[in-house]
Amino acid sequence: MALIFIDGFDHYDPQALDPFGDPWLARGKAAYLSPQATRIPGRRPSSYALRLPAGAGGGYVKNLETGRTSLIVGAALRVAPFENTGEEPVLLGVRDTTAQVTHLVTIGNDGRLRLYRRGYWDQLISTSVATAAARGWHYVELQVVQGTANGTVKVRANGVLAIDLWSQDTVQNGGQLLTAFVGAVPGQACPVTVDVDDLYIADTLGTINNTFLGDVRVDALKPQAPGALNQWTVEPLGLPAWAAVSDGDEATAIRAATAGLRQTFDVEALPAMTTPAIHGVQVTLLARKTDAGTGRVRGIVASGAQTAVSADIHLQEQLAWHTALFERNPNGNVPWTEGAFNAAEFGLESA
Ligand SMILES: [Ca+2]
Ligand SMILES: [Ca+2]
Repeated sequence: MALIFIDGFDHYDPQALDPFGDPWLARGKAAYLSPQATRIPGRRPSSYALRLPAGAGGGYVKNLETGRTSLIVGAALRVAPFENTGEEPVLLGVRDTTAQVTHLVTIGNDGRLRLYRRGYWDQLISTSVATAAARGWHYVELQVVQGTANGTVKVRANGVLAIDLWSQDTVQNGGQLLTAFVGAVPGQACPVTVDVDDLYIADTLGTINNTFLGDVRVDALKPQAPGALNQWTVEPLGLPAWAAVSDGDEATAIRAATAGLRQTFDVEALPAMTTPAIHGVQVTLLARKTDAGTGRVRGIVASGAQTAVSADIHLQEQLAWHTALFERNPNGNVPWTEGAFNAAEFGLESA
């Protein structure tokens, strides 16, 4: 595993209301999201981004399933105009399982990136020469590799290495890395309004996607036609399964009563790009169980004659977003190409 999670913020409106009239927020896509977060126009036409307003609501927090000894977090970030005599805008950072050691990137009062370690006290570790001026999007990436004497911390701004530290104690008696955050340190206020788009989380393991991915984009592509596997029941009957799961209407859905049922879809083609490089495909599901007990599904991809399924996804009582990342095309166990992606089918399997 190298690429772990992506979010383009295109498929959920945090201020959409649940049946009780409260905002859905991230609906499980993040562990915590500011109650004031809003969906705004994204970096590209017909794409959305997330706005994390300044204030006590905090920011965006994503926890991994297990701790890691290395973590890379990248995101397109845009900071609202701010007075540089107060607290510095928090861009992004990572935190360990003990929730005591935090590495974070801010913008200093001169527009340069600052890297801090927050343990029992705040420590400014390094300041970049490169500037990330307020307003306008910047693609910022932070990589922390744990080590008591040989740890490394690197920051990139718009694809250029801005901070590069070696022989660091990045552990500080803490645990493994578990949490990535944007806009605010978890549990603290968001100092300055920050917009975020095209976020990725990776680690340095594996043979692909194990270093900075650079300025990447996350495209949300919906099912648009039937796939070859059609074992789930559509509600209401008569509606095509692909339409039920892509119409944005939660009253229409697909259902599986028993384990081992597979459903795949033809999904929209990748948008036209000059030389698309696909780092991974994430199957994203808004799903729930309908009774007490365990309800599980798996993401599935069918490519050529090969299929691959994800680890079990444990469903909750309420509809929540779940993700399964397929870093490689199972047909040959190779990185995805545009042609292979467009020919493949994606879906889910009841478990
Ligand atoms: Ca987006
Ligand atoms: Ca639906």
